Amino acid sequence: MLISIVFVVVGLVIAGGVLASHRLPAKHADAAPSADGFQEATISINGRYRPGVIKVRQGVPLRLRFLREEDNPCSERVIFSGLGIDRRLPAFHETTVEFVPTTAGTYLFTCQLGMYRGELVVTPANRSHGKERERKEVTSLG
Ligand SMILES: [Cu+2]
Repeated sequence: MLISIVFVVVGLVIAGGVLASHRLPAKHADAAPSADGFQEATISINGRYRPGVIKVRQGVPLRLRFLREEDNPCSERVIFSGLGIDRRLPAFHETTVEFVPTTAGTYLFTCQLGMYRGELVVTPANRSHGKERERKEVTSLG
Protein backbone atom coordinates (compact mmCIF):
# COMPACT_ATOMS: atom_id res chain seq x y z
CA MET A 1 0.00 0.00 0.00
CA LEU A 2 2.69 2.44 1.01
CA ILE A 3 4.70 1.35 -2.03
CA SER A 4 1.81 2.12 -4.39
CA ILE A 5 1.37 5.57 -2.83
CA VAL A 6 5.07 6.25 -3.40
CA PHE A 7 4.65 5.20 -7.04
CA VAL A 8 1.69 7.53 -7.49
CA VAL A 9 3.58 10.45 -5.94
CA VAL A 10 6.65 9.80 -8.08
CA GLY A 11 4.42 9.54 -11.15
CA LEU A 12 2.72 12.86 -10.37
CA VAL A 13 6.09 14.58 -9.89
CA ILE A 14 7.33 13.27 -13.24
CA ALA A 15 4.10 14.28 -14.99
CA GLY A 16 4.33 17.75 -13.44
CA GLY A 17 7.88 18.11 -14.66
CA VAL A 18 6.91 17.10 -18.19
CA LEU A 19 4.06 19.61 -18.23
CA ALA A 20 6.29 22.38 -16.86
CA SER A 21 9.01 21.66 -19.43
CA HIS A 22 6.52 22.18 -22.27
CA ARG A 23 5.89 25.73 -21.11
CA LEU A 24 9.53 26.76 -21.19
CA PRO A 25 10.66 28.98 -24.05
CA ALA A 26 12.47 27.37 -26.98
CA LYS A 27 15.97 26.28 -26.07
CA HIS A 28 18.98 27.20 -28.16
CA ALA A 29 21.96 25.12 -29.12
CA ASP A 30 25.03 25.63 -31.25
CA ALA A 31 26.03 22.85 -33.59
CA ALA A 32 29.26 21.25 -32.35
CA PRO A 33 32.18 20.15 -34.54
CA SER A 34 32.46 16.42 -35.24
CA ALA A 35 35.63 14.40 -35.81
CA ASP A 36 34.81 13.98 -39.51
CA GLY A 37 34.57 17.67 -40.32
CA PHE A 38 30.86 18.17 -39.89
CA GLN A 39 29.05 20.36 -37.44
CA GLU A 40 26.40 18.38 -35.60
CA ALA A 41 23.31 18.92 -33.51
CA THR A 42 20.72 16.54 -32.10
CA ILE A 43 17.05 17.50 -32.03
CA SER A 44 14.65 15.50 -29.89
CA ILE A 45 11.05 15.35 -31.02
CA ASN A 46 8.39 14.78 -28.41
CA GLY A 47 5.51 17.22 -28.58
CA ARG A 48 7.88 19.74 -30.13
CA TYR A 49 11.45 20.15 -31.33
CA ARG A 50 14.10 20.40 -28.64
CA PRO A 51 16.11 22.51 -28.87
CA GLY A 52 13.87 24.75 -30.93
CA VAL A 53 16.69 26.93 -32.26
CA ILE A 54 19.91 25.53 -33.75
CA LYS A 55 22.78 27.85 -34.61
CA VAL A 56 25.13 26.63 -37.30
CA ARG A 57 27.96 28.08 -39.36
CA GLN A 58 27.63 28.87 -43.01
CA GLY A 59 29.64 26.69 -45.36
CA VAL A 60 30.42 23.85 -42.93
CA PRO A 61 28.75 20.49 -43.71
CA LEU A 62 25.91 20.04 -41.25
CA ARG A 63 24.60 16.83 -39.73
CA LEU A 64 21.30 17.10 -37.90
CA ARG A 65 20.27 14.09 -35.86
CA PHE A 66 16.51 13.99 -35.43
CA LEU A 67 15.58 11.72 -32.55
CA ARG A 68 11.86 11.09 -32.82
CA GLU A 69 10.70 9.94 -29.40
CA GLU A 70 7.03 9.59 -30.28
CA ASP A 71 4.75 8.08 -32.89
CA ASN A 72 2.41 11.05 -33.16
CA PRO A 73 1.72 11.24 -36.93
CA CYS A 74 2.23 14.98 -36.60
CA SER A 75 5.99 14.64 -36.53
CA GLU A 76 6.38 12.01 -39.22
CA ARG A 77 8.07 14.40 -41.60
CA VAL A 78 10.44 17.29 -41.07
CA ILE A 79 10.38 19.98 -43.72
CA PHE A 80 12.85 22.79 -44.31
CA SER A 81 10.75 24.60 -46.87
CA GLY A 82 13.38 27.28 -47.56
CA LEU A 83 16.01 24.64 -48.31
CA GLY A 84 13.95 22.15 -50.28
CA ILE A 85 14.44 19.43 -47.66
CA ASP A 86 11.60 17.06 -46.76
CA ARG A 87 12.47 13.90 -44.83
CA ARG A 88 10.49 11.09 -43.25
CA LEU A 89 11.39 10.41 -39.61
CA PRO A 90 10.55 6.87 -38.43
CA ALA A 91 9.12 6.80 -34.90
CA PHE A 92 11.56 6.02 -32.08
CA HIS A 93 14.54 6.23 -34.39
CA GLU A 94 17.31 8.68 -35.11
CA THR A 95 17.27 10.04 -38.64
CA THR A 96 20.28 11.92 -39.91
CA VAL A 97 19.84 14.84 -42.29
CA GLU A 98 23.02 16.16 -43.88
CA PHE A 99 23.56 19.18 -46.06
CA VAL A 100 25.82 22.19 -46.40
CA PRO A 101 24.17 25.44 -45.25
CA THR A 102 25.46 27.61 -48.05
CA THR A 103 23.50 30.79 -47.39
CA ALA A 104 23.34 32.66 -44.09
CA GLY A 105 19.91 33.35 -42.70
CA THR A 106 17.16 31.88 -40.56
CA TYR A 107 15.34 28.84 -41.89
CA LEU A 108 12.17 27.44 -40.43
CA PHE A 109 11.76 23.70 -40.08
CA THR A 110 8.35 22.26 -39.35
CA CYS A 111 6.29 19.11 -39.22
CA GLN A 112 3.88 18.38 -42.06
CA LEU A 113 1.18 20.77 -40.90
CA GLY A 114 3.46 23.36 -39.34
CA MET A 115 2.49 22.69 -35.72
CA TYR A 116 6.02 21.84 -34.61
CA ARG A 117 8.39 24.63 -35.47
CA GLY A 118 12.10 25.05 -35.18
CA GLU A 119 14.64 27.52 -36.48
CA LEU A 120 17.95 26.84 -38.11
CA VAL A 121 20.07 29.97 -37.81
CA VAL A 122 22.95 29.95 -40.29
CA THR A 123 25.55 32.48 -39.17
CA PRO A 124 27.86 34.04 -41.77
CA ALA A 125 31.22 32.31 -42.10
CA ASN A 126 33.15 35.57 -41.73
CA ARG A 127 31.62 36.55 -38.41
CA SER A 128 33.18 35.48 -35.10
CA HIS A 129 31.14 32.89 -33.31
CA GLY A 130 32.55 33.85 -29.89
CA LYS A 131 29.97 36.45 -28.96
CA GLU A 132 27.18 34.12 -30.00
CA ARG A 133 28.55 31.52 -27.62
CA GLU A 134 28.66 33.97 -24.73
CA ARG A 135 25.03 34.86 -25.24
CA LYS A 136 24.01 31.27 -25.53
CA GLU A 137 21.37 30.52 -22.91
CA VAL A 138 21.50 26.76 -22.80
CA THR A 139 24.44 24.60 -23.67
CA SER A 140 23.02 21.15 -23.25
CA LEU A 141 20.07 19.48 -24.83
CA GLY A 142 16.96 18.60 -22.98
CU1 LIG B 1 2.37 18.38 -37.19
